Amino acid sequence: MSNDFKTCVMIGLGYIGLPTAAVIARTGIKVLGVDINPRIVETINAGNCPIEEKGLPELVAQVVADGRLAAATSPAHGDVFVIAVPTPFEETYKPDLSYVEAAVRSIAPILERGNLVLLESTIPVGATEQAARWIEMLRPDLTVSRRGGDESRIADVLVAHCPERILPGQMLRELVENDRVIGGVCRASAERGRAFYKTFVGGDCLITDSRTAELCKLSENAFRDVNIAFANELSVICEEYGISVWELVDLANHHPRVNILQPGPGVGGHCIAVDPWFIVSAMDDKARLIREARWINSGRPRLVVRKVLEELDASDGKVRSIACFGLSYKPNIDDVRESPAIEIVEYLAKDLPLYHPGVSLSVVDPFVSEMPKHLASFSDLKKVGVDEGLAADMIVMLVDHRQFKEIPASRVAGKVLVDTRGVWSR
Ligand code: SAJ
Repeated sequence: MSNDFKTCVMIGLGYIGLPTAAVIARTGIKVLGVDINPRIVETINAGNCPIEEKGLPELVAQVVADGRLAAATSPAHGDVFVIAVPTPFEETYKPDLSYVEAAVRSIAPILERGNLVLLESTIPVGATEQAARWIEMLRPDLTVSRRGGDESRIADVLVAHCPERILPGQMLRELVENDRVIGGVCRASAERGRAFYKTFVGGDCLITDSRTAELCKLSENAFRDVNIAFANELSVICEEYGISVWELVDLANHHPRVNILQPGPGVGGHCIAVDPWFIVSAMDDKARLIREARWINSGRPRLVVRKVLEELDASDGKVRSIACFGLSYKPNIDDVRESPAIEIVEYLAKDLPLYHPGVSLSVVDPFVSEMPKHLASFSDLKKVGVDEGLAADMIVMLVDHRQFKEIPASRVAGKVLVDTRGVWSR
């Protein structure tokens, strides 16, 4: 396939930007990765990788050594600009587009006729059009794609949204294999975007308009959040009935068309826990199920803490030490963003000295090398190895890392267990 994209500028070298930049560079396109953090830029230019992701360190080293990926703190000219910066949500649960706007402002002065601008950040509906208007305002000398505009005239700068859907731990494979949805502010933007993604995507490159692509991404993650909430609600119901939720889910999923997800201590990560709010904050009373699911999932950590304290009270003073197994937001990765496990440990680290003085608390997580900053202020909180953790009187299983799933039930016999992942209670 002809590839008339010779150079690409990736704005944002985080969990999405860096793997995507490296995979694009592997095709032979010259990539300039841009990040505001000079330490990240320095690390990458030295051929090192600031992110834990299977296969990524080797790929970054290779494309940097080949001169196909370089990093800088400010952008340069390119054929295509990809924006992969964070879109956090503020306390009011409204999406914060300030990083996206700053990225657009950083490239606007160097945009040229024929450029393509792609937003990969997860954004609320309408944000891609907003980005096109920002460019138009900053560069009145250029025509920029416009929704409902004259499709017979190709704008100087084309703008589209292509949300990512790669799974941490499987990123390099999914960047190539996953189907992609490319939503253009105009049709020419979608088609040009598809031509770009086809340079490295083996999956289907499906085109649509930008609003549909924006809501498609948010719907994918809201769908998962609602289904996790369903599993978590079943967990509460099973507790009332004295039924094993793990056995219930396993049996129900033998139905050919039922796939109930796994209950847990809450929903972490910077996606599933965040993206549904982009719909709720815009649609409020029209998104009641999505909002209720968010409340159920974000309430899980407090339920787990309540369970731990109930078990502690019931132990009649026999439990003098508690070990929490797991800090990351999901198994077998080191990412702690929005981790419910950390929220639970934080609650316990605050509550125990007040209501159960003398009961020690420790954490175990082989994937998380440093004590997360949220927990660093608790001087009595210790990070220990598996064996030392298993010596505690109470074991709170929060993240089912592969190493934890290999711990035989015999090693926790006689202990008080709060097993939120069904490692020993299936
Ligand atoms: N979780 C449960 N029970 C489950 C599944 C997940 O409690 O049955 C919890 C996990 O422990 C974790 C959270 O939900 O705390 C999210 O984990 P996840 O594996 O569901 O998703 P992410 O955030 O790692 O990745 C998701 C994926 N989206 C979907 O599965 C629809 C991924 O494809 C996206 O690219 C990513 O969000 C993203 O960046 O949007």
